[in-house]
Order: sequence, then structure tokens, then C-alpha cells
Amino acid sequence: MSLARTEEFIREVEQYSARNYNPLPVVIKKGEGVWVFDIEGNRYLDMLSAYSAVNQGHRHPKIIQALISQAEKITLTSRAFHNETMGPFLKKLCEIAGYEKALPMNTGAEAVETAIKTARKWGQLKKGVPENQGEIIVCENNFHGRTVTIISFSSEEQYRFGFGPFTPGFVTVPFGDAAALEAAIGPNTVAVLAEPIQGEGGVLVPPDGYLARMRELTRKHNVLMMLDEIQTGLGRTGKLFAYEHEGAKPDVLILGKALGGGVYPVSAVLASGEVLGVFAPGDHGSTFGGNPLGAAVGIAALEVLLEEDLPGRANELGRYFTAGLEDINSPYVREIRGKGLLIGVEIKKEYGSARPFCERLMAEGLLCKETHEQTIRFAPPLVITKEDIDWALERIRKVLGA
Ligand code: IF1
Repeated sequence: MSLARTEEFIREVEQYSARNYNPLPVVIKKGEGVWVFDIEGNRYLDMLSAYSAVNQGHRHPKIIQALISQAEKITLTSRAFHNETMGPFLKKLCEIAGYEKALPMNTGAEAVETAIKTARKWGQLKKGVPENQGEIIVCENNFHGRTVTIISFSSEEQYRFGFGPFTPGFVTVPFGDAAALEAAIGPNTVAVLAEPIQGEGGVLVPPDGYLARMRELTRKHNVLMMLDEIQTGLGRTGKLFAYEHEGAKPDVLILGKALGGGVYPVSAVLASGEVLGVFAPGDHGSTFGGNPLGAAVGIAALEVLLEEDLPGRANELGRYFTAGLEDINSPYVREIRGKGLLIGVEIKKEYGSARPFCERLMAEGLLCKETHEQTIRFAPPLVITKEDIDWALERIRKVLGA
């Protein structure tokens, strides 16, 4: 197999792109469902789903059709005018998720920023926290995006180094420790912001009852509970939202990634009318947020999730996949953890990092990405079948087996 073309494409990227990534040496040209194809003619099973943005599978026909139909009418109006698609999208989103209002943005980081602004203004207007004194409690090992404010409360030195000065107003507590969370709540606390399962942190699942306890504590102390379900939401963990595993519905729900079906960046912040009511015209906005193309794609992305019961599939096939991984009984593996089709396989330190394992899996036809050095993340599109998983397990066994 000649990799001359691949090397040429990678050389070009290395010449013209900032070096802020270190991708596996594969150049993808096409995708369909759970499969992607490289420029050399190889086929791979996508085990990353663009970090859970492609839950509905690559180029889902219904989502692509929605994109094309909308593109033939109008793509962008800005929020200076109404468009006929945004309202139906937000109505569907609010009805499905069970919230009164939604504020549409584009990327995950923008939605997190929007949630932070919501909490701060809510604290000042509704809770009576003095101006510019609101505090937000966040968790160690969090990942919420890359803006300066968001990295201000990252505990990962590399994400922060060189990028200060930082935004103040964040208090960090250990993830999964409800007692530490309660102890950190003070009179100026406006919100707690957390991921239900920490994705970038290494697919870290908190102890049972943690989110339910967070729900109780935040209610008791009049603090907004804000969950970042950008990665865990929209079916990934075997429920529509990961908080449903504990019935801990947050005051503020942050969505992104799969809300655009892997086709278009669509994110949103959902909350009650009272909470999102803190915004007045001119307070906040985005040129592309709520645009007709994203709204049309968002409607189709939500319909596909429900029509194909992707949360149910993730639940059932996640158990099947996890059982298959456990069955390999790999001498290299320290722990297998996760929920639904968000699965982390942690490699024992003595066998080095997870990266070489990902490289070997790639040679076998599986695209995976390591997270936090030691963990391989298996997070295929939720349209995956049992047969696809069997195909994958056969190859994973070759790489991870004794
Ligand atoms: C990168 C990780 C995943 C997220 C949660 C907000 C955002 C993300 C829970 C921001 C984004 C990404 C971004 C991408 C890699 C990736 C990632 F490995 F870094 F941690 F998914 F696991 N909240 N996650 O996971 O959303 O602004 O990117 O749309 O930064 O390299 P965004």
C-alpha cells in the first residue's frame, strides 16, 4: 500500500496550518453512516464520531436533505430580522428537552460562554449578588471549550499556558465530591457548571447519586445547576440526556455537537423563561446563531434522534460493546468505564500511552483517539449495528488481546 498521497496531503497541512493538533496520519475524503474512507481507498469504522458530534452517523440522508432544501431558500438573515425556521427549531428543542426557552448559538464554547453570562446576570438581577461579584463553581478536570474565559477555569496546564490574563470568578472543586461542592457554596455563588461525565477528562463517570445530590444542593442554596451536555447529550450515554440517569434536570442545559448532526455547528442554552429572561435586546448575540440553515439542520437532527431511537440504541449497544470489551480480558487494560456508547478503555501506565494502541487500531480499520494519555475512547455513531460492533471487537481483540 503506497501512502505517498497521504504524506503529500499531510505535508501541505503541516506547511500551512497552525500546529495546534497532532492527528493520526489518515486523510479522510468521504463518510457514510459509521464508516469513513481515506484518500488511499481504505475504509475505517469511526469510533470517535467527531467527539460525539456525529451521533446520527455521517451524512444522514434526512439531515443532508434538510440542509439542501434550506440552502435553496435562504441561509442567513442575522437576528436583525426574523427567519421562518428558527422558531420551529427552538419550539421542537424546548418541547423535546422540557424547557421553556432556548438561546441559539453555534459552537459549544459559545453556548458555555452564554450560560456563564446567563448565570452571572441571573445572580445579580434575581439573587441580589453584588455587581461583578458572582462566583461559578466548576469541577477539576473539566472541559468546556477553548475561549479565554473557559480556559480560565481549566485545570489542564497546557490549555492555559501562555494565554493569560484570565477571567476571575470561578471556584474549582473535585469532580464527584458532593460534600466539597456544598462546602464551596457561598453567598455570591450563582451557579455550578459541570459535565455529567467528563469526556476529555478521560471518560470519568462520577459516583452514583452525585448529580442528584448536586440537584438538591443547588436548589437548597438558590444556585443555578448548569450541565454541559455538549458531549454527553442527545443520546450518547443511552438516554436523551445523561442527567436522566439520575433524574437531575438542571436549571440550565447546554447543548451542541450532535444538535447539528455533524453537518453544521448548532448549539443552544436551555432554561426557564425566568432564567433566560435576564437577557434584554442588545445584551448578547451572534451573527450566525439561530440562522435558517442551522435551524433546519437542528430540526432534522432532533427528528432523527427520536425516530431512530438513538438513545435506546446507545443504551442497548453500549452494554453489548462494553461486555465484548470486558470479554477480551486484555492484560493491557486497567479499567473500562462509561455509559451507553461513550466508553473509555484505560491502558495501564506500564504499557505506555494509549496512542500506539490507537495507531494499531487504525491499521486494523478503526479510528479512535486517545484522551488524557492513557485512555482510548470508543464513541461510534449511535446508528452503529450489532454486526458493526462484532466486526470492531474482532479487531480490537487483535490489538488489545493477550
Ligand atoms: C478540541 C476533547 C472532546 C466538550 C464539552 C464544550 C466543548 C466540548 C463537554 C466545546 C468540546 C472537543 C473540542 C475538541 C476536542 C473535544 C474533546 F477531547 F477536547 F475533550 F469532545 F472530548 N463542552 N470538545 O467536550 O465545544 O466549542 O469545540 O464546539 O477542542 O480539540 P466546541
